[in-house]
Amino acid sequence: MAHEALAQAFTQHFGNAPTVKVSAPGRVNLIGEHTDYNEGFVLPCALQFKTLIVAKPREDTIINAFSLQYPEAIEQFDIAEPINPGLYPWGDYLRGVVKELMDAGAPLTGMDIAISSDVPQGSGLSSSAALEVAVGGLFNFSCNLGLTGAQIARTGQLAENNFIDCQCGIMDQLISAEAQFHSALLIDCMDLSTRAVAIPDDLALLVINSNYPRKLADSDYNERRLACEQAAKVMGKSSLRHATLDELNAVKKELSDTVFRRAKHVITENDRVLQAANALAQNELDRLYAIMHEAHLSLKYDFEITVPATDGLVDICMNALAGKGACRQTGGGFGGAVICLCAKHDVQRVINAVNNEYEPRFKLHPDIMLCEPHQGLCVGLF
Ligand code: GAF
Repeated sequence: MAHEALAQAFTQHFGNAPTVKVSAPGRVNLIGEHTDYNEGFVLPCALQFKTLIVAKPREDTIINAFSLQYPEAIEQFDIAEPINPGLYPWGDYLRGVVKELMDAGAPLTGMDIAISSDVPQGSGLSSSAALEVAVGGLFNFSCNLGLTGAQIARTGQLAENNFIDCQCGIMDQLISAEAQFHSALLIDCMDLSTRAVAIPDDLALLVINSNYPRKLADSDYNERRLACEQAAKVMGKSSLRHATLDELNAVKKELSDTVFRRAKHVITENDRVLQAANALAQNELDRLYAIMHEAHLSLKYDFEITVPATDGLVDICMNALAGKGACRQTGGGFGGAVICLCAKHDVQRVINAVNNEYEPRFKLHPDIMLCEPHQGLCVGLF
């Protein structure tokens, strides 16, 4: 859907035309999983799937919003009143971002808002971060808040942490806010500095959603975060970013085997991200593929966030590629999607293998998406 079609729906609903248009993308992470909340490194890129908003500021303090994906669920709340969770899960991302901005003292006005998104939901491609960043970008632009992309991202992350109760890091929001065309972004989650790393034209990004039902994913996620914090504390570090493998080995006896392996994943993953970014920048794809494979094994055996369905997808893709590509669990895990990198001319081989083998083995239908690295948040007037 384009902004123009969404504008028509807006006009039909509110009786006048929108003045502002916003888009914010979903993302896939090439490498660097569960490192962001440990102040580590990540290498995501934004996708062609986006959340679109069209809106018009109001002169009062009322927010009215509807989403084309949930036509029966009309959101309405007053920013002059305390903002609490509402009736609709999607609306809570809007409420959460608005509340964070209000709590930070931002001079917001009321707003009429129409939303549409083609970011697949529940597949680990960050549809919620795209919505948060789109909402943050909308108010930043319309109310002249002067926020940077990183500040908009932080607002979205705080909304997740404080309003939605998912203790996520900042990767998804930051890539949605700051991504650049044709590139992945190496992000240092300690100081939020970024470096664009161009993705070669002939490298395909295949994202395959396992459609495995993600039960308890948020509580498992929060538990992983606590284990990392515990390991850092035992080493006397403010975060695992500041720890080395030698330092971790030195306290091994004071940690449970599980906590030890969680920390080992994070410490080694940080190193892999930096190596992978260099390999990508130098077009050394075989090296990149090898690092990605190691990263998957670390998630499978040490961080334990993969499931048989995503491990199965990785095996199917790796076998189809016979060393000429890589595939790994991407995102928070416990289901979700895998990312497969290979030459564009090998894509069909992978698609055929997944179509033939995955569903009979796991009784789940895979969604296969050929993705393109896109740019981040865009906001402007009609
Ligand atoms: C989810 C979270 F939202 C991110 O912050 C990140 O931790 C990711 O899981 C794992 O790398 O997408």
